[in-house]
Amino acid sequence: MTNPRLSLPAWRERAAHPLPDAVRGPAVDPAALTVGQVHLGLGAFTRAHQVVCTEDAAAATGETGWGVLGVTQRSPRVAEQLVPQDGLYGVLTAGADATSLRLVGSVRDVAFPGRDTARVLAALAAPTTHVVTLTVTEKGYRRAAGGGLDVTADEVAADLADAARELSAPVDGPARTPVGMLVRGLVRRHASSGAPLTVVCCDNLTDNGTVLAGLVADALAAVPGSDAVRAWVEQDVRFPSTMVDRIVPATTDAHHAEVERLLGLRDEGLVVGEPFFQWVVEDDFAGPRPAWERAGATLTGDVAPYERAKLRVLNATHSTLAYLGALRGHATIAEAVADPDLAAVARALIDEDVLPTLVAPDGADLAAYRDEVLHRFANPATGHTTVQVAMDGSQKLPVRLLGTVADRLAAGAVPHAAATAFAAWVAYVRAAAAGDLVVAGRTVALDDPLAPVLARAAAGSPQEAVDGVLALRQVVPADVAASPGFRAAAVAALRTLRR
Ligand code: CS2
Repeated sequence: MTNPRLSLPAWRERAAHPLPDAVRGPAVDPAALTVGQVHLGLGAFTRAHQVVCTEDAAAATGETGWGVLGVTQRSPRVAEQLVPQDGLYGVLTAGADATSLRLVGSVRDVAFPGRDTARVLAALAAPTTHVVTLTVTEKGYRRAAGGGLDVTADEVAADLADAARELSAPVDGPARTPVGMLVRGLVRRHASSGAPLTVVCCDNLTDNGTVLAGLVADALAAVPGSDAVRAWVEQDVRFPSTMVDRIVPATTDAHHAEVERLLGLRDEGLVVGEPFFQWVVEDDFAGPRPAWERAGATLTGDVAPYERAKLRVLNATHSTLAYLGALRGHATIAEAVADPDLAAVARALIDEDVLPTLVAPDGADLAAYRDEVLHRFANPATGHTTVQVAMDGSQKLPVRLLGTVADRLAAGAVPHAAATAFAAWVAYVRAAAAGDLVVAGRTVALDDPLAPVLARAAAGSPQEAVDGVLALRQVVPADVAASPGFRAAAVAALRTLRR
């Protein structure tokens, strides 16, 4: 007999009977919550991170106004997972020695832009909404080479045309991009309540709040007649920067089976995370916010040192292990970091090139931080795959790795370890594009928004491949590409990797 599906009534019925110690119900009464936070990009990451923090903050204060309207990006799949479950889902915490499950009930509404744009825009305009959070991945922001909004992309241009029409009357057609959705919501909020709003970017971008504020400004600059909206945004909308950290792998059948065993219910919305959680948020809000600091977050005046340390130590090393690991046939990050050769490359990257570019945030011990990160990678219970981390390198490496390279070059050093990491990506691109990459018995294709461009650029001899990728200005900054020392180190590393 299959187990019934998770829902509020099914959970209440289940909770009337004894539960395993490892299972906890929602920290709040979901039925009592009203929406105060809109989240764009309702993927697994936010469900295991920001939403959990919002729920714990509400539980700590007793506030009931911080339910979340979650907006999916492209597909209605998450709505299909959560709507039949009354928004309830489980977060399985997968530690090396113990597993636990908690249910989260703070997602009170799920919208899919292709169908529910009107509802999302109404929520973005509502004075009861105080906070908008985003996790739409690096590529979701639609940045052009140089970092500004790519207003020439068809979907961005179509959203901006709708934003221009929105200036005279509400438009409810589907938004195609997250920034487009946000800008249309801001136009509508300005025209209705004009209430202050805080927009919290939670993606792995350097200075993510400033970046998002810039993209919104770029968008409005391309919407004729929006001067009053621009002035209002400058005055009343805040864009704090944040550093987010929790490893959240894709949910597998084994995770689902574990939850059925623990809960006796089927959870189609299940997400999985490691035990570690960190969220550092710039304390710059236009109005009320959940008391996230009561739920494990750090509110601070300056996020930059945290963000830089995390992107350069954790994310850069993650990507390097993903590329080298996949090339060696390792299915998971835990397997990759258990490979002594790859662990040595990871350590060299951090010690030789990353740490010299960092300032320790609030007196933190960066060597201890490095050790903790490598220890987290070694957790076998998450099952985080190399191929998952390897995707979208063209969007990720500029943020994670190339800043380190630029800083080392500016300091007069040739960053050999970082050049090896770069070469690992080029080697991965070459192997995947050629159909030669086999991981855990499966041929892996190149998964990247620039895949065709990358495949062409990385073809030929090691020298041609390095030159080809260095010439991609939407990926590699000019100062890095112009360094003969970095180029030579990358070519030498790529040759070694071929052997
Ligand atoms: C990973 C990140 O997939 C990736 O690119 O490096 O998602 C990483 O797991 C998170 O940033 C950890 O906080």
